[in-house]
Amino acid sequence: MSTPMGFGRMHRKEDARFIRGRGNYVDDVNLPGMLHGAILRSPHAHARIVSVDTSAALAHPKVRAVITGETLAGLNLAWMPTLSADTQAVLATDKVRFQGQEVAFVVAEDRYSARDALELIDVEYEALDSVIDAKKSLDEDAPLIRDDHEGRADNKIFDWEAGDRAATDALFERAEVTVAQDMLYPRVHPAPLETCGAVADFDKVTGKLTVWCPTQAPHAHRTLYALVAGLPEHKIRVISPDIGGGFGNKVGIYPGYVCAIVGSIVTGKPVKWMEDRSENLMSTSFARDYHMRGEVAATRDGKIQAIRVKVLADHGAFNGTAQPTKFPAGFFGVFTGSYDLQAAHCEVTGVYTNKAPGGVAYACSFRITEAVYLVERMIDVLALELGVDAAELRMKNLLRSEQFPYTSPTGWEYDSGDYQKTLQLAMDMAGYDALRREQAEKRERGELMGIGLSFFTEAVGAGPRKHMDILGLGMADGAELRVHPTGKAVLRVSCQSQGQGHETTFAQIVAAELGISPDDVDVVHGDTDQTPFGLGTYGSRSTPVSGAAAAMVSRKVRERARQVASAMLEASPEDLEWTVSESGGSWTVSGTGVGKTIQEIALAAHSNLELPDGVEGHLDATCVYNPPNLTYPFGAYICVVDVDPGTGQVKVRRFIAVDDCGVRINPMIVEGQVHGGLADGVGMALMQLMAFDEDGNHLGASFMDYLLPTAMECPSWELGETVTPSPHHPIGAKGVGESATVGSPPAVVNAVLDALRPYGVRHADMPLTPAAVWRAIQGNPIRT
Ligand code: PCD
Repeated sequence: MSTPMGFGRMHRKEDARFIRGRGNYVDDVNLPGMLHGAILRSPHAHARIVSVDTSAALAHPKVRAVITGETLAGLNLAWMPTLSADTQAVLATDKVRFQGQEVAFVVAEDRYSARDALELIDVEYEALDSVIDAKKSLDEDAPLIRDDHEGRADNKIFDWEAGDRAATDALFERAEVTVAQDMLYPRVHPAPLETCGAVADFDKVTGKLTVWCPTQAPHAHRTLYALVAGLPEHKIRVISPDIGGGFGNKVGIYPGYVCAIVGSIVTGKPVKWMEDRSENLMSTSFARDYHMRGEVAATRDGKIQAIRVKVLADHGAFNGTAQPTKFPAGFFGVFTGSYDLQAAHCEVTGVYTNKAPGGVAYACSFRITEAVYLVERMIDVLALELGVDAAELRMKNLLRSEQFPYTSPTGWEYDSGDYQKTLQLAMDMAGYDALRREQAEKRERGELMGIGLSFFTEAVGAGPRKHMDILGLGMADGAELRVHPTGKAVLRVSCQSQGQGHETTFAQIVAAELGISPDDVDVVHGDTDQTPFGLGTYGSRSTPVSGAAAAMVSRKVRERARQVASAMLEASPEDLEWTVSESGGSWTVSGTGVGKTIQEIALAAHSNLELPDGVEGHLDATCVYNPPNLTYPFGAYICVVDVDPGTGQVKVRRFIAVDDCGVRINPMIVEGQVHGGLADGVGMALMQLMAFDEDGNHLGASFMDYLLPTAMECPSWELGETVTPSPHHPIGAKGVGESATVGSPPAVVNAVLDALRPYGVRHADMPLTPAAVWRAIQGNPIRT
């Protein structure tokens, strides 16, 4: 694959090290004299801690320190703030509130001794009743989980609403047709292949703390460590090396990170802590867990008028949800989806339960996944009620291209779209009419074939700083671009790749702007000592925010180059024009063809060439990009399934995905992103579930129980694209990293339910395992 001058297909630069085993992950960091930490976790979902006896563990010959909640309380570190401005126990002092909660931290000479010593710690617990079912959390007699909050009487975290209740209710009263459906978006886990972990190294002499951890937001972590621990921020260096998948799991700060830091301060040695698979699945951020009731009001001929939604959101024992401060239910407010309707209203109530904290945006821009699932299921429920085709109903109600920029009934301004074109392309690729004919024939023979659609609109690129911050840190991103005398460049960015290929695509952005090869641009990220401040990578915000910063800083460099070129060419800057030819970018005197390449200009900028007053002798520049709006990627998905009526086994036979993420920087990477998200969606729809028993025992703490999709469950994806540039983004790009995870689950579920139509099944909750499908066939579907 040849290297393009800017945008286009190009192999990932980082693959050279990944495929040769030269990646550098946190667990590859080994420092001289390094010690190892391990966490003792609670076996109970809810229990009072009577006593913690660490004497036997301390007597272990290889143990250097044992840290408990009490130790941390002495340092005022027993509790830490969460990203939702709640508090979370670092190590429990009073009670444990979920199974797997952190109780003590052992530091030993090696990993095995640290683990062995955990068994020597004697904790006496007094078990308490627990609340596992969110629907029972607000009952009068429900045990109070957060009795650490002064004056709290129940388990409610927040009530939040959006839209116009009165206008919505009025439309429902007059509506010719209304439908309602309860549904659960179950608790799932991002499950990155690399678990979380940290190496902390506190240097007593310099007072400098270096923390290696796979964080998606290194700068935010550094500021929070400074604020919480009272350490000077310039003495903290957070290094996020290669990350083996993030998917939202690596946004927050986990107790283990804080323990590793305290362990290093206490022992004076570097301390490594690496979670194992069960710890990751049991105690780190989950996603979703939304109990939803959707209602739609429509005319008899299928024009949707209003949507009304009620949600009960299970946030676990500590509200550790990651989202911009003003949005307790994330971006759930986009639940009106891709449709033109008159009014909408939603209410979301967040509650505590005795489960792991979190509520991260797992491959999702802050609860958009739940919103898209809700509206896309509701469209199918309405289609069933009206007896019309689900594609036809969507086509009729989708926003039309002339309505953009479009302000939704809940106040979101969609930047651009041509929805009908995208849906039509997906239907053409699928051969929609032929599929429906095939289905009809098969139904005659008693075979179960289903065709499911979904159309999604996402809102990614958080966010305009005036509306969006995380714990007071505004959501903008910085970029710095340095151009060496020979015209080679280094771009430093605040976002952080977890596998999506930023070293390649960000080099391509600079390359396109400067007319140089991406091979001549190095991208530096993931080290707070080396990069400008910014809020990191999640919610597909890197392209919309940092990507824009990379384009803008390149344009600044180009303008500096114009000044230098004007001195070189003895022409006024206004008479120069920027051209990019086969051989690269140059400033040329208009109409003459005489010019200087960017490489020649870079060298001259560092030479003894006399420059006009005010023009500095280099091309380097910095910028901070505060996006004016989010970007709104969208897509149309069609899934074809075959269901075995005897076993309930679902086979995804075909999956057609047409994505529109505006201008594509690297189409190969975009396709990879979509492939990954589609597999994720099949997993959530058919297999993945974080289950608990009534006592709060976690039933999915290994990959034997928590099932991830593999190539076996996935068809060969059929991808298509339309390109509707974002009008406000400097290169017209929109985010895409999460689109397929957001858009695909409803397509799969709609397909399975379409297959089950002969049995009169209207809804069944994910995951549609063989058992769940079989129960639905028996007339007993699993519901919330
Ligand atoms: N792109 C292009 N073009 C366009 C767009 C985009 O090319 N238009 C590309 C870029 O550059 C990059 C990618 O693609 O590379 C992506 O992007 P975005 O969309 O911007 O995104 P980001 O920010 O970068 O990233 C993030 C995402 C997320 S969010 C998630 S989940 C996931 C995804 O990403 N994760 C991951 N993907 C991935 N991949 C991988 N491999 N790994 C991982 O981990 Mo969250 O919120 O966190 O939950």
